[in-house]
Amino acid sequence: MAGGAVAAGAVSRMALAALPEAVSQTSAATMAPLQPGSGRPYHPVVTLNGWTLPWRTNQGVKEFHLVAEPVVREMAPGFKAHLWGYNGQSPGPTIEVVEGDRVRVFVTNRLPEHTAVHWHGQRLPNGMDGVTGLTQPAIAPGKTFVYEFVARRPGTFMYHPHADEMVQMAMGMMGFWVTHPKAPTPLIERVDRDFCFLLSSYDIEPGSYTPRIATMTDFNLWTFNSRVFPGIDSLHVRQGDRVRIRIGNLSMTNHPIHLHGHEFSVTGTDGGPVPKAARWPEVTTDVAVGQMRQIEFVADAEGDWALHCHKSHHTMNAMGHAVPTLIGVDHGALARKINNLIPDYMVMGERGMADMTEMEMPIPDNTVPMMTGEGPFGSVEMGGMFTVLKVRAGQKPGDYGDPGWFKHPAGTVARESVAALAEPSRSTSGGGQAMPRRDASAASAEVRVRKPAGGHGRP
Ligand SMILES: [Cu+2]
Repeated sequence: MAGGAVAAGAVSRMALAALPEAVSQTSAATMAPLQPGSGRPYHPVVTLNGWTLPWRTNQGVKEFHLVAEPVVREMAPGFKAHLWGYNGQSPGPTIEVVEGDRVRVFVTNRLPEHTAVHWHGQRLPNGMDGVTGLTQPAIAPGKTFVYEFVARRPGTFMYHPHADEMVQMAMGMMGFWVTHPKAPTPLIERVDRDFCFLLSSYDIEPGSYTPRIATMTDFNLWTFNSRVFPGIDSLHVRQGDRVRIRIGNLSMTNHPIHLHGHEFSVTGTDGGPVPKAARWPEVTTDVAVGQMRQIEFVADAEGDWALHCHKSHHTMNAMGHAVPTLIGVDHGALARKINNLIPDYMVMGERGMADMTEMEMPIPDNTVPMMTGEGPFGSVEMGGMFTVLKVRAGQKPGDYGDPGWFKHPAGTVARESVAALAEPSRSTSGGGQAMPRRDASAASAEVRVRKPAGGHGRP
């Protein structure tokens, strides 16, 4: 998808009376930023594994055409999900406008049930708010509705249905919206790179294609823009760039998003820019459900830096949760007996679960391994909400291409130590406490835990 916005001059009056062309996207790759071909200039965003919707200008109004429809989303190479989305993808395309723009969005419903679109966070006339039954009738299948309002406030927004929401959001209907400032403001700094993505989660049984729509908490796929690691593209920046990352959360739980190697500030929230005096440096920011956060930092440290949700279960792909902890359990004798009956029986988990990444066990068609991703030093042992910020001195301005793995300067990679191990010194003190012990002889006893047979102590 090269090219910019559809120029108004190229379209006849007759054509302008018709609906704007519905542009569709079949690829899940990260598209180059869509440079504005008309209207006020701005610095466009890059949507992670996504794209920006082209528009046409009709007598000064920016016109977009969203089509709500079933889509096939490649969530990672070799893993396709049957979702609902907009214009061929889930999430739908990012909509970018400028503060003060009059915007007209046509929404055509090609779903099997009614829908509506809520413009999350926007100031707009009440009847444009998109809440089925409350502010408008539902858009029936086959019908097209038009929303029109002025993008009054610059910032980070989202769009999603307010009709059969549980089903439609579990199926992937959502998109990003960015309103750029019309003039420089002290609170909205110029940045060199501006990335955005949505947080969403799905419950797709390994081997199947369609999410379960009634799941409330036990999702098995945690996504940036409906992609799971290693299917999520990395973010490529030039050393010294001022970088903004906009994140919106339309999943069912909060996500503490953590960046390695840099400190950032939250410069914007759902409600707009954060006053300078209210900003503080951090390395993790929690994005709660329904919230948008924009973080900013100067990418001054070269390298391949992880960017991920810090809930460890959210950096894994499809897995069962009924896994017993077997760390420290010696299965040897048991395994030999079972092998007499089942030759392929294999012990898992007695040294932790990192082995899982190397086992290359057969998995059902159409799913992804639980933890995977081949890095320059071996498996990254991750899935879900994980990607990499690549900071390079040699990255050209405006080049979003992948520079490959970081070449570490000699002597700067953690390495095996070959020094002799000294005997560890151990304390024999029982420690102090507010109340004296009744039995002083127990002060240095080691703790022994005995679990009752049966009940909680099941193997
Ligand atoms: Cu998370």
